[in-house]
Amino acid sequence: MVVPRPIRLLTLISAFLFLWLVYQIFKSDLPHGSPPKEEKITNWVKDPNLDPTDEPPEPLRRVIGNNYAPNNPDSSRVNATLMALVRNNEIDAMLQSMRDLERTWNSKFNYPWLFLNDEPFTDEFKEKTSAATRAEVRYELVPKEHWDMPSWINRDLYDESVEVLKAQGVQYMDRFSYHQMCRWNSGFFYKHPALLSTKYYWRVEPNVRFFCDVDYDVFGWMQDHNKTYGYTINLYDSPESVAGLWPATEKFLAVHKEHLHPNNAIQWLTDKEGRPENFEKAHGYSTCHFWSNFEIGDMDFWRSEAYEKYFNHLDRAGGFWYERWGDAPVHSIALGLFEDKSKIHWFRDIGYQHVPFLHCPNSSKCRGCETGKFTDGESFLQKEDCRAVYFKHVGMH
Ligand SMILES: Nc1nc2c(ncn2[C@@H]2O[C@H](COP(=O)(O)OP(=O)(O)O)[C@@H](O)[C@H]2O)c(=O)[nH]1
Ligand SMILES: [Mg+2]
Repeated sequence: MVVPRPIRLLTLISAFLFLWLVYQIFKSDLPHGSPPKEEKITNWVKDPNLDPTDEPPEPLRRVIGNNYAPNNPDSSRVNATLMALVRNNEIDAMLQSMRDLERTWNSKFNYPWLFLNDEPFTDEFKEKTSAATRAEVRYELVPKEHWDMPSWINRDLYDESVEVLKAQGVQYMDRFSYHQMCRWNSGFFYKHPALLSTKYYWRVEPNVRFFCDVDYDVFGWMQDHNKTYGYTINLYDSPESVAGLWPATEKFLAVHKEHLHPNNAIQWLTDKEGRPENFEKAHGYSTCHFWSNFEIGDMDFWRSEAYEKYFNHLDRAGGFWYERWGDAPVHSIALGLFEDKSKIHWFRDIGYQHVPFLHCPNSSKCRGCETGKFTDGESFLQKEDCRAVYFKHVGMH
């Protein structure tokens, strides 16, 4: 039987349409760069740090011969630095942090240290910190225009706001330099002339501890695995300190939807169930954030158009002064909105402490901390842990 040509054509088009439909249905079930589902925890029964922790997936760059020796001009180091904003009088506390990080990691990989300060470093500071590492060390001043209160902030309104939020118990509200530090860490560190050609940074604060031997190049791992940001601890914030941050963010999003990443972590940022009272007081923000005294990150994210516009919007809104917006919630909200959440990594193998919270993995590489312990402060601090919310919405990758 001869099928007329138009009918043959119609049959062909129908078959093609059918196949296309089947493909679309199956495609929407495929993960779009999101983490495998099994990495999510919906039912938190015990701290995941009690489970054995190993190194993250290959590829891992190792020390072979002198490939990471200090002063090796052809070293395997990637474009990265350790970085600390610190005051001269914190010298002993800084040396403590350096000793731990050098012992567990950097004595093997010899990444340079960069120390930043709003005042010139003393000779004592320079001598003692240089003696604590074999790696290159640099000392830089923070430019005044990055540190000073900007001209559009009303000093009287700032003084009044300090009184109001102090009465609400907002910690450090009355410390002028704390506001400066939070604003600088939010929008300026990566603009420092000494950092302009650097890509990755590891932020190190004075008086922190590192518990576990890390035997691979952490910056190399970030690069090889295309990660933007690494954290260890995930916490709730004091909602009074960020009451206007989410409303300001919503205003930004209303006109800049294009910056919202399709694979964002907004569910973590807007989770209501973990701490409903925080969600209410922060006007729709869970207050969950990466604890930014530990950060391993790619500064190109902070230099992106989305973040630059977002930071400028927040800076103009004044909340670094009239409230006490920290760099931790600001960084976390930006990452949760504008970055692919699969590019954020939980460094579960890097044991870490900044009083009063700690991150202590179950691994033979770790010493000096109690496995799975989250706080060494009062027991009520346990409820500040926001990992359950993050792991539920985003996963443990
Ligand atoms: N140079 C300098 N560093 C500061 C100043 N304020 C805070 N920092 C640094 O900023 C970081 C955070 O401050 P810190 O007092 O530890 O705050 P906390 O961790 O929130 O209690 C630390 O690395 C401090 O050394 C300041 O006025 N000048
Ligand atoms: Mg600190």
